[in-house]
Amino acid sequence: MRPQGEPVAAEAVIVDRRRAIYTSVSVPVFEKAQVENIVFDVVAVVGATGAVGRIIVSLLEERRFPARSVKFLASQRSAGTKLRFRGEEQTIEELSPEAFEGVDLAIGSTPDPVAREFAPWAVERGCVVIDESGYFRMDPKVPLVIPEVNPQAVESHQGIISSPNCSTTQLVVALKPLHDAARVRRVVVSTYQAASGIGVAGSRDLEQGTHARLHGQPFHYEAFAHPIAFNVIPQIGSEKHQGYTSEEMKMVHETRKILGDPSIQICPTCVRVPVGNVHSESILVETERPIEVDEARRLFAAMPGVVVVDDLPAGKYPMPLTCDGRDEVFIGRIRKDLSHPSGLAFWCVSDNLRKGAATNAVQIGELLARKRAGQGRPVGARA
Ligand code: 2RA
Repeated sequence: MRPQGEPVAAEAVIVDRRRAIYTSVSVPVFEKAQVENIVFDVVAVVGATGAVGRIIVSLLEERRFPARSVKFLASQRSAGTKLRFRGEEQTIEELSPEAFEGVDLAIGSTPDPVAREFAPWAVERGCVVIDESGYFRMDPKVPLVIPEVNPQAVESHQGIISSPNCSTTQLVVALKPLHDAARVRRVVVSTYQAASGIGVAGSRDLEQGTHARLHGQPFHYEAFAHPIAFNVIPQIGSEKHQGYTSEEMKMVHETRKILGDPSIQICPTCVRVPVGNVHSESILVETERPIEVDEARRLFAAMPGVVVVDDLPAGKYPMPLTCDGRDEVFIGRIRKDLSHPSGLAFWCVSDNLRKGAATNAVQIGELLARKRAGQGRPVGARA
């Protein structure tokens, strides 16, 4: 039997040995059966009505998250609204310090200022917080966790565990097997980020702005500083450091923290594109030992949570429309860097609302559940 907490290895199926095209299939990151039994007495979802919060709610149900009961918290504006969970109608409660009384685990997807306020309320009451916001990610006391990459980091938590930014998560899942095999020295990454990354308002802007433009009507964008319809915007976040944006600097700092290697050199360019959901990234990696294409395919295919779709002659590679609603990180267009013998280039696609946010947060919760279950701790016992 596999020890508890170990990720299930992805199966790599060689579909064309001559061209060495590997397609990874069946890649549950962890076995759901391991978390069937109740581990948490009360779990809270904070920001339950947001774009990511709604997916967290459905994942807790779909993945049979081991909680006896789940409560839903949101801002005053959304408090009182109803949602269905496990076949029953539930009322969303207003976020307050008292709302965390008796709560074992909170999974939050809120803006940074809300996270800064609510996380201490929860921790003071003995609750562990898995936070999707950016507020705590670079705090040295807070582990920043991708369960397939650095599950051991949860051990050091002091009440708060952060989940990385979406553009970082898919990059790091892809880098991990290359780093383990040949040490990544340098990364050049350009993102193609979907409108949903900015929340419900971003998706609305894209749809309504496209409609308005097609019909020659004026449109006022709320979420974007420039039209997103029929355009690309080479700025995500604010100016942060030497001409790089906050989104770009998150990719630098978070990647180094998760991989535990401050020496990795990263040059990111983050771009918003008129895609509804799912982020794409063009990644160029320079490794200490050169990695050939066949080896890279094998490494990616063996990485839990990665699916390789790589058959250029057949027109097969990951795209936002084919990866929407999926929980894995998809990789294709794997090729040698023509300009450097130690370089490897590839294309990486992942659902930013799922693996980039909700799925990763819920997987951290599953990791904690397995840890608690493995320790034989009674339901309701605090971390
Ligand atoms: C974006 N990465 O896509 C952000 C969301 N966290 O805008």
